[in-house]
Amino acid sequence: MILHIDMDAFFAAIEQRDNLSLRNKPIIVAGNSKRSVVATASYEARKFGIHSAMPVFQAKQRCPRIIIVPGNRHKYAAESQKIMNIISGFSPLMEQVSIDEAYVDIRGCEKLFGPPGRMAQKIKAAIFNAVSLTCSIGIAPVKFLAKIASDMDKPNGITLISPHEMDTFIATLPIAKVPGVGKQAMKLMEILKIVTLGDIHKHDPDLLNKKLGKMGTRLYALSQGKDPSQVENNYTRKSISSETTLDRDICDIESARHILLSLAQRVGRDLRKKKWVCRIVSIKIKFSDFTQITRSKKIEPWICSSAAIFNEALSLYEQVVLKKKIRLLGVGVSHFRGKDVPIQMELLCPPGEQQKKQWESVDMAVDSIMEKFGSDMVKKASLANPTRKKPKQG
Ligand code: TTP
Ligand code: MG
Repeated sequence: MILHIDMDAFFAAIEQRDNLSLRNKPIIVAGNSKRSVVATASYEARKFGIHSAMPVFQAKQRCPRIIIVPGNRHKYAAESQKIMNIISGFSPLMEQVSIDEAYVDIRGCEKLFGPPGRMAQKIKAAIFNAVSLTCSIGIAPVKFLAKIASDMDKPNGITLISPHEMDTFIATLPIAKVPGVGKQAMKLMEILKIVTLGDIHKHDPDLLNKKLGKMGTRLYALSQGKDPSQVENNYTRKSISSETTLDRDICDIESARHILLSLAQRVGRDLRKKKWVCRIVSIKIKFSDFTQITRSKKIEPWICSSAAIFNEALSLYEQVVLKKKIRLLGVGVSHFRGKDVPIQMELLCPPGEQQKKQWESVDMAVDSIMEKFGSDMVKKASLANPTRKKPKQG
């Protein structure tokens, strides 16, 4: 059986935990620029129909007394780390998939922690004791059903889909609930008169593949209760990324450099925190008309320094022919391994390796300053705001 653990209203719950005056109130965690969107809403705010990704102005229209709390990435990442450490104590096979969710394969853990439902209760209690936050847990024989189940009794619930209930569950599961089935796919589902995941099974797999490509094949397997994706330890996790919607649309290289550098630093810091190195760097560009592209590159050496990530991201950016202004930029890394896994190359110290090592020591020093004093304490000179006034003397 597989567990999917997802924290409840994660950022908002942390803010409510840390500030008594926010408890039981409708709050959202969001930036304060004109274009900000809601990162998350407390369950009190959700009663007004407010949800993640909604523009803040719309949230205010729905609930004029909404409290807007600025986010604190550093704090959320630290809480996430504590939670993931607790979860990993329950099974060696655990996969963190976002800042607040993880899968756990609990095969072979029953002797230690009891049957799956009991184990889920123990995980919830351990998390709550450590960080005073609640989560919801889904339990199922396959990953995609565990994910769906964790959302069925939120907040603070446990939902179990046992092997013998699985077929009935699939037969009636609305197809839109299946992870990966978005608006575009739904249009095709309507044409094919597919309403539930069970309906998929009634179609010819070749036809599904023709109409839906890889997704057709995947959905056909899921409709039989087979999920090819396994719980994978985090070295194989898909990616670490960071992106930002810009205050104004840009088209000049200087602004883009500035933003890519800041994103590369953020991604690099997350990577180093996990003690990983990576081999693929990617960028994402969303244009002013909301179309978007991604570009990625496999690199020869394993890297983890922010400078190396930045250089690769910049070279990808420079290869893009820009015809429209840019609204959002993102940088991501993937294909990981642990940093401490010895590799021969390091012994040989090829050209450039020395310089790479120097950057890594700079990064380590900067990371530890940020860890102690917050991410605004130290910046690359090229990220400092040249127009900022000097503090007045006297
Ligand atoms: P989610 O788990 O999707 O949402 P949640 O934990 O706030 O609420 P739920 O109880 O429904 O699970 O995301 C986890 C955190 O990630 C969330 O607290 C804020 C952040 N986030 C964003 O910053 N932007 C987004 O669009 C989403 C969906 C989440
Ligand atoms: Mg969550």
